[in-house]
Amino acid sequence: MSRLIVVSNRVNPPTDRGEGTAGGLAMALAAALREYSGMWFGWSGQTIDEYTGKIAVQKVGGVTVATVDLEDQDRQEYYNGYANKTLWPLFHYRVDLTAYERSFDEGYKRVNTRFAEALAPLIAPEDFIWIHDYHLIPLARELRRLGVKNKIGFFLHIPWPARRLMATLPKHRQLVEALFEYDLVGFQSEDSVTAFEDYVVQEAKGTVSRERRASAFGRSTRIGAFPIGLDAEHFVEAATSQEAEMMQGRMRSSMAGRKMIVGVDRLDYSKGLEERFLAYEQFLADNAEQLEKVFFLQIATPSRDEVEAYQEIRARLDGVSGRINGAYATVDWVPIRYVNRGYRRDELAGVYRAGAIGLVTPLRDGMNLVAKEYVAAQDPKDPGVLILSRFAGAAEQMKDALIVNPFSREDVSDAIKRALAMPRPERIKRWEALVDGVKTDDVAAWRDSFVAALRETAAPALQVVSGD
Ligand code: GDG
Repeated sequence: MSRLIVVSNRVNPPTDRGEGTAGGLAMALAAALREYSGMWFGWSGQTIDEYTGKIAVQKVGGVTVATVDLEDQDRQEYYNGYANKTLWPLFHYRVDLTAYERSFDEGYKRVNTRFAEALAPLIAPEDFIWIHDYHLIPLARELRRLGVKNKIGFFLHIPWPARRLMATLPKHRQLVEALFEYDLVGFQSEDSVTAFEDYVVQEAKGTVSRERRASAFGRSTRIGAFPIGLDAEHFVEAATSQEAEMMQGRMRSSMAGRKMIVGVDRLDYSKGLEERFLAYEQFLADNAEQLEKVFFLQIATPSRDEVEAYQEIRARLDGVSGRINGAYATVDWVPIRYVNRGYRRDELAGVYRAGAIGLVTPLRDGMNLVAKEYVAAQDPKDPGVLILSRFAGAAEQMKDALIVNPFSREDVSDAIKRALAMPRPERIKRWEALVDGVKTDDVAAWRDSFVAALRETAAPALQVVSGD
C-alpha cells in the first residue's frame, strides 16, 4: 500500500488537542497524517557539533515522526539565514528586510542535500511524498538526483511574490527551476498562482496550459490553488470545552461590560501589528464616545527571536503600545492589553469567543488560520465580527468579513466603528456564511484535494517539453 510521506522543516506534532504549538502548519499536518498511514520527516529543532545523518524515529500524538539533528551552522545559514532572512521577507514583499548572502545560499543547498540523503533510503516505490514550504524548495531536485522516481508534491504555505520582486533574488531562476522537479506545486490562493504563472510566462518564457500545467526550463509541472483549512470540527469543540469556558469567564469578568477587540498572531512583521496598533489609535482619536467602552487585546507569541528583524519589531511594538496606553489610559481602563506569551489552543478558543471583533490585518499572508479560528470559535447566537486584511489569502474565501486595507489607518478605524455598531441579525448572517466555508473547506478537504491531485498527475512524472 502506498504511504504518504510528509516532509517539513520542523516536525512538531501537538501532543494532544489542547497543547498546540504556535504555527498553523503543525496543526494542519498532524491532522493530515493521522488519517493516512505514513510518516513525517524533518529537522528535530536540535543542533549537534557534527552532522551524523542519524534518524530518530518515534510516535508522537499518533503520528510516526522521523527526525535528524542539524549543525549550528545549518541553523544559522539555512534556517535563520536563507529561509527566514531571505525567502520569508522577500515572499512577504519586504525587500527592505531581505538579506542576500552567499553563505545562506550554500547552507540552504547543504541542508536540502542532507534531508534528501537521509530521507531517500526510507522511501518505498509506491509512496507519495508531500514536501512543505519555502525551506525545502530544492528537495525534490536533490531526491531526483538520488534516483527517487516517486510522485512528489510541494505546497507553499506563504505567498508567491510578484515577478519583479522575485527577480531581486540572486539565482531566482535556479530556485524556480527546482519547482519543476515536482509533479504538483500547490499554492494557498489564486493570487499566488497568478503571480507564479506570470513569472513562468514573462521571466522564464514558458507557458501555462488551460489545465494549469506550467512548462519551462524543459520541464513541466501541475500547479493549482489549495487553500488550507482548519481542523474545524475539533476547533469548534475546543471553543466550548471547559478550558475555553474558563478562559471566556476570566475574560468576561475582567472586561467590566466593555467590548473586546482581539488579535492573535505570531510576533512577525508580516502580520501588520504596528499598523494595527496605529489604526486602533486612529479609532480612539476619531471616536471619543467609545473611550473606556472598548479595549483591544493583542496576543503576540514571540517567534524567530534569533533574527534581528524580529527583535526590532518586538521593540517597536513595546514602544507603540506603551505610547498609546500612556496617552489614553485612565485609572481603571487600559486601551491596549498587549501580551507576549503563548496560550493553549483551547484557551485561545475561549479568548476568540469573548471578542466582539476579531482583528486580522496582516500586510501579506499566505492564508491566515487565525481568521478561520476566530470564526469557528464564535457563539452562533451572538457572533462577533471578523475584520480581515485583503492581503491575507483567506480574504479570497471569507468574503463576508469586513475586508480592509491594513495599510490605511482610516479604513481599519472605520471598519472597527462599523463592526461595533453592527446589528445582531447582520452579524449572524455574515457569520453563518463564514462558518459554513470554514467547516466545508477544512483541513481534511485541503489534504484530500492535494493528495488526489498529486495521484492524478500524469505519468511519466518528468516530461520534457519546449521552453528554456
Ligand atoms: C503560515 C503562513 C498560513 C498563535 N499564537 C498561539 C497559537 N497560535 C497559532 C494560531 C494559528 C497559528 O498559530 C498561526 O497560523 P497563521 O496561519 O495565522 O500564520 P503562520 O504561523 O504565519 O503560518 C500562514 C499557515 O502557515 C498555514 O498554512 O495560514 O499564511 O504564514 O493556528 O492559533 N497557538 C497556541 N498558542 C498561542 O499562543 N496554542
